[in-house]
Amino acid sequence: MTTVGTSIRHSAFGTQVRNVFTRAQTAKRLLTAKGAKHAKTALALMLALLISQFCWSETGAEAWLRYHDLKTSSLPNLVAAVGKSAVVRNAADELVHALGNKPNAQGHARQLPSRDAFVLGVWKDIHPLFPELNRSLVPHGDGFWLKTVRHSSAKYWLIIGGNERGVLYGTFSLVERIAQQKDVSTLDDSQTPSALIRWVSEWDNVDGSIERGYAGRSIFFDNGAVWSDLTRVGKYARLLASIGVNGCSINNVNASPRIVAPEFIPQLARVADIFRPWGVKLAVSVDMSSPMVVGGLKTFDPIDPQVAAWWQHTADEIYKQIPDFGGFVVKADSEGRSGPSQYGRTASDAANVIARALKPHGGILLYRAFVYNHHLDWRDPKADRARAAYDYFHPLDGKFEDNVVIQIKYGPIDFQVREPASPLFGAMPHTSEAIELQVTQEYTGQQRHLVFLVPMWKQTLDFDMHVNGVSPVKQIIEGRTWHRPLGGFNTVVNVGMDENWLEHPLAMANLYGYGRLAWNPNLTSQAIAEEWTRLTFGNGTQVVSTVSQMLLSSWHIYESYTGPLGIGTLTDILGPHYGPGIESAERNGWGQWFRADSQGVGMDRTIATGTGYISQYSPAVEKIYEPLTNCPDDLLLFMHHVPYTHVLYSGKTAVQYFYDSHYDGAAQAAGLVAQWKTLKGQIDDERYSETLKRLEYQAGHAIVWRDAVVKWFNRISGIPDAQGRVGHNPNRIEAEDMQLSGYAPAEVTPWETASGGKAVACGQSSCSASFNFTRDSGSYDVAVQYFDQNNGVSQYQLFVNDRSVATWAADDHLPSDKMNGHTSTRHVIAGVQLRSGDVLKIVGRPDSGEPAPLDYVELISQAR
Ligand code: GCV
Repeated sequence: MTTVGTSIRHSAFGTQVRNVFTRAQTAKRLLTAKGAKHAKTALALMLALLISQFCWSETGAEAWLRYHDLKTSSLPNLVAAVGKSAVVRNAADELVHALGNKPNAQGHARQLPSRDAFVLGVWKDIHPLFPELNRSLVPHGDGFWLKTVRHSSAKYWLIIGGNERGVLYGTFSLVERIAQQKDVSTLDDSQTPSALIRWVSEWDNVDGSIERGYAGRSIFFDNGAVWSDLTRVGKYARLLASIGVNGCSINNVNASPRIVAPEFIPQLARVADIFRPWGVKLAVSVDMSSPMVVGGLKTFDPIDPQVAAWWQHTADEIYKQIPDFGGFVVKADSEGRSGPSQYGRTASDAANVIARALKPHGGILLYRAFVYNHHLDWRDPKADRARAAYDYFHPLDGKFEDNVVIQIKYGPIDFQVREPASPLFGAMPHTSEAIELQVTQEYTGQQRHLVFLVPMWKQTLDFDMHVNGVSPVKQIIEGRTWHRPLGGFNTVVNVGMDENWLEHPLAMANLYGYGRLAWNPNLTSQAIAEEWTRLTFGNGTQVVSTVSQMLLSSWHIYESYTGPLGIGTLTDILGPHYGPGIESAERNGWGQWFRADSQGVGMDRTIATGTGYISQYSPAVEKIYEPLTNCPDDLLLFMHHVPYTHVLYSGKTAVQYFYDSHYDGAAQAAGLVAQWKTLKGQIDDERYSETLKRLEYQAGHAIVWRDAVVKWFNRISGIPDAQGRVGHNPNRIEAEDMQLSGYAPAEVTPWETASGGKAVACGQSSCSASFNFTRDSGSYDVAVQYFDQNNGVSQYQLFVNDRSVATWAADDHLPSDKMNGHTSTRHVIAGVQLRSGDVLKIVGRPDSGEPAPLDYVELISQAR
């Protein structure tokens, strides 16, 4: 064992050696050193350890890089980083940290350590030390090779990178294997990432807010400037590096032109400095009008020479200060943003003028295909937002500079719970493409509902576009189908200041899964779910199987109660995209229609009678979607308009499937709570209870979703639920039917988000609503449904015969100040003993603008 303070310097090879003590060795030293002389201290230490087992608590800040319980006793405790790269040195530090201690010493070694060691470096530096290695296995670019070799009496764990980033990725890969208790005693694994572009995007505004962010304010900006303390940015970059992400665009695609103003560039340079040791390239989103707004020109017409000169000058300035700058992301002509159409120019004109400015510096331009008219005429049966990206970009194929990449959302609408693969993926053989995904759960529960998105993403990535033989989307965006020089992945993440990054403790599975898929889209959802669970919660068999099972079922569960059969997420599209708001999608210019009327439902996108959208696919894909008899049920209403009585493959009618799916989905959401509860004591208290709280909330909100959607379809179709559930809630007492003191009935909009269409609201300092309990005596769960608006913190108290049973506050931060599907919330008081004749009373005390609103009480008997 190298003693503390020993350092070996090897300037000839530039080898830097770091000596480490493993945690076990440190503990042993501590105990023996103190010995009998300090028996009391040793005892105190042991007691502290015992106590800490009972109050084990983690915030989730470390995400999947916890390095708990790493079994390192059979591994070397010496780490040698070869070469001078800061990234490689950073990788070495990470390994030292993972192995359980801070580096005790560091320095340069003259030769390879003569005993077992980890040796890290890029191929050109490692090869002279190990000339016997076979060059053919050396990875390209960001790839790595993990290889164990023997030299004389020593054994070396080599981490060889195609470049310095590869060394970092190889290091994380090795550490993650150790953390998952995989055998690393013999290694020979060479990996190359699937695509060159593996970026994330943050929709952060320079004022510190985040568009569609659900985990606190920006880690990059505050009050119009980059934060002075960027510690958290460094931690984020480390997380990104650990999953192979190599670029990060840090501001909203609805970009402030100021982001590239001369005074802002030095601030960007500070972020780039923090990213650099983690191999993450900085990128920013730019607004097309910047030459006017920032540059003071009279135009931003992309073919104007002055405009071109302005972009060139701006790019030159950026690269002067940030030589490894990644490039720009552009949203133009979309949702009111400025764009080339204002001058009668095309997306290729706009993209090329910027791309040419980046080209001499090796920068790239991601131009978003999310271009559509949001003032569509809903009365026109041929109008179809889903057609927009293809109609606009397909004719421009081949007209882009070769450092332009068209960034395409996975589906043709907008991050819905289920969409077909965008037809544009198969339509641009002469253009590089990237897929755009969303880790931030804008339309999928906003990190309040558990939705593991990897299976959904995989469905798109694996979908065969049939454009050039077998051509799954993943192969097209990798650039392999048409031999494109660029391609890859970008996802919107929107991490925030919340300590655990994304608010829901299980939501980080999506960021982890994104990185893993961008590295290797052939990984299975199950493998990713299990890896993440092991790294995040440990290797316990029950923990791994339960959490991964919950993750893997969660997308389908969410889809079942929010928008099955390909109808799209039935949320309030004009508001925060969170709770149910069914009609908001219809009869307006946004084009997220599902065209429900009294006879039927669904968008007719067929070639024969509809919008013709299906013709944008290859003939082989047309054959899947065009015939009603062939179209898969899960995309039925995306492709076809059908009568409610249309019979699905399952033998159910469409409307009955809708009813059943929502009841099943809500029941399965409740099942997630039960599954999680089996893990009590096997997961630290803090993350256990934080997760439980959210799953319980989700189970309540799934009922809100279920009731809203089934009632709405029941009313419009006039077709009853064969199982008689819709509109029949025998265990429910509507607030408006209770004996009210101070409370008055109130209308709720949209109507379907209140049980019975109404609620009650309190217009004075305190109100009450009571009713007589007339059912069999016994133990009941009392569920109180109320509206938790964000403009006050009302107080509630439940009494049984004037005995206080529970108090709670409406103190959540749901995205509305009104009674509706976003704010409807359930508080459950479990196991209340009730006797026939008891009086239940809820007292509500309003606060600020929130009138302590109540919807209903449901009594769920515990008797089996
Ligand atoms: C950043 C959706 C979101 C917008 C987002 C837009 C986009 O419409 O609701 O918040 O804008 O997509 O991807 O550009």
